[in-house]
Amino acid sequence: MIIDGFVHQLPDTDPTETREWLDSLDAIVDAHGKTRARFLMSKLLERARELQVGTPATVSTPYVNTIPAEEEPWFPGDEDLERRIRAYIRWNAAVMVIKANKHAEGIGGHLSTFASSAALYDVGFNWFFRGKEDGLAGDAVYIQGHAAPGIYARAFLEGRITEQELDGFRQEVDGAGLASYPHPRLMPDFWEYPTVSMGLGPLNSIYHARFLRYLHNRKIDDTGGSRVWCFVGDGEVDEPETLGALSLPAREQLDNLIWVVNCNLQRLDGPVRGNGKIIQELEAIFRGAGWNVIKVIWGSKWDQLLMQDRDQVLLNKMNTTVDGEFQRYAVESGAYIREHFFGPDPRLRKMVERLSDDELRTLPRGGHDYRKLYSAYKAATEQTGAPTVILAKTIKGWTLGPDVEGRNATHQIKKMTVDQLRVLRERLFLTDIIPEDALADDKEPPYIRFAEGSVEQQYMLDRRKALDGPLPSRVVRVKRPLGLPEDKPFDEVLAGSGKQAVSTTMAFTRLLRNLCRDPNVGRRVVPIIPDEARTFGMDALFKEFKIYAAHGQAYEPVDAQLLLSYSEARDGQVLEEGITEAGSMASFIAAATSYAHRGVPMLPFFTFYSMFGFQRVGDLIWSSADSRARGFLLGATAGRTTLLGEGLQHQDGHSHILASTVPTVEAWDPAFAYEMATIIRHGIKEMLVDERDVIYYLTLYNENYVMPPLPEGVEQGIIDGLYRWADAPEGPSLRATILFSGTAQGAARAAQAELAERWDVAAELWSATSYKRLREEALSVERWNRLHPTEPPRTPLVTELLGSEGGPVVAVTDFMKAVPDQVGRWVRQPFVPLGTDGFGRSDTRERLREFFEVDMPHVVVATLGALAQQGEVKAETVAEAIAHYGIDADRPDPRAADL
Ligand SMILES: Cc1ncc(C[n+]2csc(CCOP(=O)(O)OP(=O)(O)O)c2C)c(N)n1
Ligand SMILES: [Mg+2]
Repeated sequence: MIIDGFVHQLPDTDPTETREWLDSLDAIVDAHGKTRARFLMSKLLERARELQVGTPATVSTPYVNTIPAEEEPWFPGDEDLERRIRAYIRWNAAVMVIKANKHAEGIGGHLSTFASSAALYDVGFNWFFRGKEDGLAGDAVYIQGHAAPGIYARAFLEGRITEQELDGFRQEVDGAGLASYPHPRLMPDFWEYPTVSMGLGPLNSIYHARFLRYLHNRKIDDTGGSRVWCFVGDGEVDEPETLGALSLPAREQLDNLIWVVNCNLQRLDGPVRGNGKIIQELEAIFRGAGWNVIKVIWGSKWDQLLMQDRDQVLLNKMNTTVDGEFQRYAVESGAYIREHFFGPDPRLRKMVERLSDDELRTLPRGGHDYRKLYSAYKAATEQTGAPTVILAKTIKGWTLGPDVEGRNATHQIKKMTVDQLRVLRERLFLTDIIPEDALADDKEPPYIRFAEGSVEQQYMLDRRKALDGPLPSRVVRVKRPLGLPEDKPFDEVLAGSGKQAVSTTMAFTRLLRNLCRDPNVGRRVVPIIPDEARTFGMDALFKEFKIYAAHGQAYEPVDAQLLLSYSEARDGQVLEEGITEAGSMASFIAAATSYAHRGVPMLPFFTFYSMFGFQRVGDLIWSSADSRARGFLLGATAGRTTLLGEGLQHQDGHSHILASTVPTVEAWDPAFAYEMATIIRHGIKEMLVDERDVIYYLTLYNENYVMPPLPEGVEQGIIDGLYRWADAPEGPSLRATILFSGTAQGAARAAQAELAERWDVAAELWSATSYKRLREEALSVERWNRLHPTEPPRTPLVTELLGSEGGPVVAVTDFMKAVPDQVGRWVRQPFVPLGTDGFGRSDTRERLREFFEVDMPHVVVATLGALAQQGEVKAETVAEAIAHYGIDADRPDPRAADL
């Protein structure tokens, strides 16, 4: 069997010596067995590493703790006191969930996630997580969403949350309750990082740690003292986002990143890897990716057993027992464990003969052993040159008693009977604190807290004080303010393109370059691109602003002699993320929330293929809105017909529909460079001056046409979402109104000319820059009218602007008809949307526009049709137009053509 094929390809300089080594190994296996041989091999590998021989890394180690007992550091705190504090936290976390479900049946909440991870959090809060009070912004801690009750319970003991608030868990509508999960949008002073959509927290934490380095290396902020901690569920690792970016922090040596995976071996439905071992699987993955892996599997009591394990039978048993069995042992009696785990092998059975059944049952797992955790965290914080993952083995529902612990249904248990509460009280040694008569069917279980000035309270507060204040805590305290850019970056774009035909993408790239050069904001602009810069003409940024590369550029690029060569630098500005929209979005979030987590506002511009934005990473965009992001998303190569040739998977005709679902996204579909520049300028002002936590989404196109200069007095209209772009021509007797957005401006303008020339219709043209904005305004007006029936009704802006004089309204877009339809019912005249419903396909723009019926002839026919409906033209005239333009009236509807 050839495993290390390379060995056979190298000359053996001393075959006799090689033979001797191999013979010794054979002899060991013969004389002492494979176990002994494995032991020696491990020793040899360890020695080789010490001598820096450079052997290939192994990806797995036996199922024991990474840090041996003798290397555990001295624990500086008072373990008993901390256990007592933790008991209070555990109790209150359970009570708040139980009470919430008494008050409001079905309101939900989780008991067992935090119960399994209480010590994982506590050791962090007591000894490692840095708060923000020294002004350096401290650590970022990503908390498992379902552990929220435990975090509230700690904040309650710290006096940061009241009893009433605990009682309002999951009852937020009145404004005083507590969010189900970490949501900065709903608790902006408390939660910093939304995590509950599985996988997003872990991914974000990676790019967050990397963004801290970026700020540091670019000398924008000193982030040297900050770490990013991320708590991950072992079930959560199955989300592709969780493990999808593991290689980045290893490659960039992000030793400021620490993950703690809560390996309770269970997810929602049952075991994570019943037939395997999640910890071993993860160890291999993380080590393979270059992480420092610390396994915390067994509590201290196992150390003595392992020391007696001369024949490695215990080790072998640990290695070969699958998680499904370990979960079983978690719920079984000591006698069962003795029989099934230790029983089959007499050597194992002997090892535990002096332990009682009870002692066997309570042999703790590493994740519940405070000292082991402390050692692991300490080692993680001392690690240099690589990120660390702590794989901590726990029991789901730990301390919640036999009905909850380790049960397959544990994740969703949210109620406890009085008897179960009694068990919990005993288990937490709280019998002297919670009187018997406080636990009764007709009573609500009480919250408990330490007396003012008690040792416990003081200890808790002192620990947090020593670590620079409480966490989680979201404070927006801008320490490096950012002024507005000068006019200059915009002027060039607002002036139009003269005779040159350009696209809105090209104009945006120019604007982005200008903004990067701006003396006020330049250094804080963060261009983010997922390997698509050349497509968007952004490769021009590479040379001037450089691509961020943690270790600089170690090679001479192939295009070094070119003006626009591929230049990487340690203080590079451009985040060229490679082909990962998810990773780019995570970078966007880190930059777009930097005003809060660092007090350093940044201006991120994430430009992507518009099809691979909302559709591909929609949940990250949703979560970025939750995290109160401020920044710009640019969906380039937009439009189902404008992006010619690319076909079904690439041609975006619906991202504006998806964008319409995110409350804090302002979605724009500019037709001209000056609109785009006006919108971006307005957005920068909203984010930096008005401090609105909004995301601007702009679609950009790759169709070239002459960009007119900014007409006078239209800025407000651009921002309102609709403005008159051209008056109706003089002469014709009939009136109509055409709305266009984006590249549909071409068909609209051609139709205006054609209608006047051939069909006696004078159409005015309006540019609809944001249907989302118009709709939201109209909805609020409508609501106001509904709730104020006796007041004079107000008129939605779109209704007022379009009035009732301009004839029927035809709205043409390169997006689905549902986009203009957003405002249809507030238009007084007949309203006809033309759009690109259906799958895209590859062809030329002309053919595609004909196919989707958004070209000039279809705008003309739609306009005449609407006029016919009003009785202004005859039906025959419409038929004549259809025939004139050679439209096949019986062709299948393009939306349904592929069904
Ligand atoms: C994207 C996504 N899918 C599904 C869920 C629903 N969900 C919440 S918790 C959970 C199980 C979590 O298991 P694990 O990650 O092991 O965490 P534990 O509670 O065991 O610590 C699931 C499926 C979710 N929150 N997010
Ligand atoms: Mg789990």
